[in-house]
Parts: sequence; C-alpha cells; structure tokens
Amino acid sequence: MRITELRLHPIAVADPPLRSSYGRHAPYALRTVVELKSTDGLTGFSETYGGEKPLAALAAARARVEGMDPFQLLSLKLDMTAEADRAATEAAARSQMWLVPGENPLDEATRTYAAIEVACLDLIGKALNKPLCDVVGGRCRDEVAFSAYLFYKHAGGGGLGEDAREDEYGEVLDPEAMVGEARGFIAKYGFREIKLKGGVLEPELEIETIRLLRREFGPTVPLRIDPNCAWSIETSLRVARELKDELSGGGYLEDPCPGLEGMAELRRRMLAEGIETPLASNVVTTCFAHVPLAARMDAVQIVLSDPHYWGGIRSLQYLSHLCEVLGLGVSMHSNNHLGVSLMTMAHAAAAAPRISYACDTHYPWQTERDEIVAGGRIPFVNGCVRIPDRPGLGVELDYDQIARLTERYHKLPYRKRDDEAEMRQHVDPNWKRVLPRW
Ligand code: GKR
Ligand code: MG
Repeated sequence: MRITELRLHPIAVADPPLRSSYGRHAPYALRTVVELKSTDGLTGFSETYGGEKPLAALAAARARVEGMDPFQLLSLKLDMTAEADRAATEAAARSQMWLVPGENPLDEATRTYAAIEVACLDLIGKALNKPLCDVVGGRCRDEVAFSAYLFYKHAGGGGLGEDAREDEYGEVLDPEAMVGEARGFIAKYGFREIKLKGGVLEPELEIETIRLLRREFGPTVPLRIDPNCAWSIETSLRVARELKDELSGGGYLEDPCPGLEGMAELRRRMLAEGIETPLASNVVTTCFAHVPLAARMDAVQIVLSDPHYWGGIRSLQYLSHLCEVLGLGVSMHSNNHLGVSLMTMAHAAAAAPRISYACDTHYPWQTERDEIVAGGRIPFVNGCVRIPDRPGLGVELDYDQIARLTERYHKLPYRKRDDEAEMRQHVDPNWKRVLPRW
C-alpha cells in the first residue's frame, strides 16, 4: 500500500468564550483535518491544530508523504523530527508557558509528524480490519475515562450572528455558577473526575470553587485545578495548603507556577509542610528531553501526555513506559477538538497503560452542529468513550460538515488562536498576560 494523496481541510469550530490565564477563547477555534488516500482505495484521517502555521507545516510535508508506504513510520519520524528532538535538549525553550498550544515553533515538527502518523495508523487499521489501538500492540482498556473539564466563562455559546450556538451554561464567573456548570457536565456525560481551569479569578475565589465542588460531589470525585502558571510559588503554596484535602485522593495541582525550577521549589516547600498533592504539567514537560530532568528535580510527578504534540500514538506509548520507569504518573492534556481527535485520544489512552487518570477533553464545549464525524457526536457513557469495534480510529468523516466548517474558516479574519486579543476586545482594552499574576 502507498499513499497517493495528502489532503488538508482547515476548519473553524464554534467555541464559547472560555477563560484561562491565556485570556479568552475566540468565537471559533481553528483545527485542521488531515486525509490520506491510499493505493488500496482507503482513506486515513487525523485532526490537529489549526490556523496558518500548522497548515503550512503539513503542506510542506506533502512531498515526503505522498508515495510513501504508511507502514514505514519510523523512517518518516526520523526524517521529520530527529533534528527538532536534538534541539529540544534546550528544555526551557520548548516550554508551553507563553505560547498557546499549537504555536510553539520548536514542537512544530513533532506536531506535524503526529498528525501524519495517526492518519497512517488509521489507514493501517482499515487495511488490516483492526481497531487502531490493536495495531500498535493492543489495548489495556476497552473504555477510556475522561474528566469534566470546567472553565470559567463569559455569557455566550460560541459562534457569531446567525451562526451563534445556544449558551448551555451561561456566564460562569463565580464559585456558585461553577458548581452549576459542573452539575450540568456530570448529569449529561457521567464524568467521574473534575478538572477546573483556574488562573482566572482571584485565588481565594478559585479555592472557594474547589471547596464547593468537593462539598457538592464528595471525596469519590477527584479534583484537579490548572491555573496555567498564573500563581507565584508563594500563592501556589498557599493554595496547596488550603486545598490539601480537596486535591488529595486522585486529584492534582497542575502547572500552578512558572518554570521547572519554580515547580521544584514549590514541591520542596510543599513536602516540608507534609503536603503530598502531586504536581502535574503540560507546560514544563512537553517533550522527552524534559521528562528525566523533571523527574530528577522532582518538579513534576504527573506528566500530561497528548498525542497531538508528543509525537502521536506510538510516542505516547514510549512516554507511558518512560514515566513508569521513572516512577512518574501520566494523565492526558487537551485543547479544543472534535470527534476525530477524541477518538485519537481514546485509542492513545487505550494503548498507554501508565495513564491512570481520567483524560482531559474540551469535547463537551463543542456541539453537534460542528461535528465532523459521520453519524454525529461520540457518546460518553459514565464519563467514558468506548473503543469501537471498527477498523482504525473507528470513525468516518461527514464531508458536508467539513465543507461548511472550511467555508467558515475562510471567512474568518484570524488565522491563529489569540486569547489576549479577545480579552482586549471584549473585557479590558489594556489586558496583558502576566505570569505569575497573583
Ligand atoms: O483551552 O484555554 C484552554 C486551555 O488553557 C488549553 O489551551 C490548555 O492547553 O487545556 C490546556 C491545559 O491543560 O493547560
Ligand atoms: Mg494544563
């Protein structure tokens, strides 16, 4: 089998005005759908970051990909990422602190390779008539648990004008409203772990939010909070102290403060006070070179994997193994995405045994009107996605939807995610991302 054609579909997906330390989400999130056609008449898919740069990087890979045998992933990986991986030894430069995910030029090669790899594995699964996780060595679970990924948000459901989406949760800018959002998420999807995106309100209010969530759902629902580096070491320590009980029992503190050194110092000071809440990260550990370093410094105890920027599904398996050897835990990070990415994440987690936490997903923030998977939205049952008994990723594309979302992409004035610009336009004309803010 050979790849005959690489097709790229840039799309725009309605997204509510969610808040984080990056700023505010724009009315449409950008994604790219990759399609590989083969000499066997099969088509493999993947979904990745959107906008100009990811699209250009994928287009530049076309000459290498067209004509290749999709089974020969190793040589493709070496060709595309070896140089970037060598450069990644400059660990700090590869951090995800200032750039929104998908915009760091240092992980561009890995991201681009990942999108091609997943589409090749989808092709291989289809050629062998096997689910994707079974063609990379088999699965350790048939269903993958996801967490309720809660965001503070402004009023609005995403989209613009006649294309605006219903606002399911309304404005959520205080602790009580967040409990309402959480109730909605859990009633609708059955999630059994909660992640709160923090770094938005004063830390006292975010502490209060976690306390109310604990009161509402009890200790059997693990809680995690992620302010994306918005707190100083001092503030992080105070939050860790105040939420010592609430973040225990399967919860964690994610990227509270900037930098590997900052996280390591926080950890030392937490342990000195008897606070054992693990620190997780998708900011200071974004590539393999970071992992032994973070372990040695004890800066991170849980690495947040993500097939989209760690180099695909097989890289996630390596990461799972490496973390096992180093005694680190593994969970999964997410960004806005649709059903093709959700299935990629589910297959990746099914094939990576060290993942022991419910994976993050932005999926509930998108709607049926934007789904690109034929047949509509992928269901969560008790907070889990089941690995379908179908070849490859187990989904096909809805081409009418792709056409609609591509048309919308071309009408948009922006070609990259810029949460700061959204803040300045809608909330405060002088808003700047300041890390740490508190
Ligand atoms: O969607 O605003 C967001 C998140 O802040 C996302 O961009 C982060 O990468 O979910 C991510 C995280 O865990 O840091
Ligand atoms: Mg995070």
